[in-house]
Amino acid sequence: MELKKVKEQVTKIINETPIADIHTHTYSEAFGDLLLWGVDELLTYHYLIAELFRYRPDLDYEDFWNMPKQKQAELIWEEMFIKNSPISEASRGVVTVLNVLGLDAKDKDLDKIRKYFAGIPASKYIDKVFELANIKYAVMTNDPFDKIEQTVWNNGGNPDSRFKAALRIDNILNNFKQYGKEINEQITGDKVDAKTAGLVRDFLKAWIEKMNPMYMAVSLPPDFRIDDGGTRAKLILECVLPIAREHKLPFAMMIGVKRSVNPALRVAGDGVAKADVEQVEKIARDWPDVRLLVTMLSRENQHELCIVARKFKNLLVFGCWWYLNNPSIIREMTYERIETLGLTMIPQHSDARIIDQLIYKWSHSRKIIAEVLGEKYSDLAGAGWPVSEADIKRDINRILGGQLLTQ
Ligand code: FIX
Ligand code: ZN
Repeated sequence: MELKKVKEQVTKIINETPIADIHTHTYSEAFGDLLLWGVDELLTYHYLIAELFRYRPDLDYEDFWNMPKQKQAELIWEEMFIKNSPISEASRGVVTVLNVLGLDAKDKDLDKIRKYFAGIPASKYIDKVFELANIKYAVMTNDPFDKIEQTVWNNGGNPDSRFKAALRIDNILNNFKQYGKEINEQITGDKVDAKTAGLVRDFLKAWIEKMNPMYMAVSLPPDFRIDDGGTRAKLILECVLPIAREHKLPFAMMIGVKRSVNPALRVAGDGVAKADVEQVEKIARDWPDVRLLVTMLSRENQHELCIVARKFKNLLVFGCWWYLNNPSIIREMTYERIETLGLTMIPQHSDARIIDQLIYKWSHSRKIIAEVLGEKYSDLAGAGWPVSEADIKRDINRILGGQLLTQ
């Protein structure tokens, strides 16, 4: 294949490959209010709420939170789409979604856009989003302590195979004092003795049975240590990792989030700091028969993480998480990962909270992944390797189609 054709082929193949989106916060219809969709949800995405206060420093945080959602959406539309250009990645995302849906955003008429969403049933809209975004399946974030989740899972579970479960255990690992007693009333305080560890393992087993998750997952702070002898470390070492091994279930660690650096911003108030990659190295070395999925939030951690993954075959690096989900950084990280890990990493997940976001998150990411891979295959062809369409298809399907998660 000639070089120009290689780049075109890569773009075409990436656009045509159905994506396995391995981490989202979207839900199937069975989850009722947990399924978020439509323009008011898009406009009140927490990424945009954080940005609103940059445009309106005079605005009182509580005054904003006291507004009904519609009013919040109107304010964000006015400040960030009408009075200023929606040029940040998260605001451009809204424009991409409207455009792909065929809505004319040019006359900037929010009420007209709202009418479109009011006229389409949720089930039809989900079908449309999956088709437009070309998604094979989306992995949800399932919290066993959530009341809506409990109702779904205790009544036959999720019936829609386009949505897969992930057992999210933040509440156990990061807030055991509060949630221990919800796991079992015999648990008091946050000490992890042999009996408590057994009860936590039973809880995990029961939920694995109910949800049939693709993995267990937790988000962790930058100062996370596996060797500090604390409650979290004990729970991971005595409960989570043994259960992951027993059930052949990956354990996903999302490391580097500083929760609530500005509490007044509520869900939009989390920050980031560099974490210690050696903690990942230690877990990977000590638990060679547990598959670890790892993403880190700080840009500064990315290169080190790639090198640790080169050393441990049980470590799978994935996604450009949250503050890294910006074109300039996705590009940099995708180069770094391809060059150090080849086709043994999952370049992206969407983290979509509002189902419509599957459309923009993937169209923006596909474009960058295609640019990087297009260049890499051209270089490979230039080096004298016969790059064929079938080979590119095989490779892309491997890294975007979910094969690495289930292998
Ligand atoms: O912990 C997580 O899974 C984070 O991705 C979210 O909680 C975060 O709020 C988010 O939406 C990031 O994209
Ligand atoms: Zn997330």
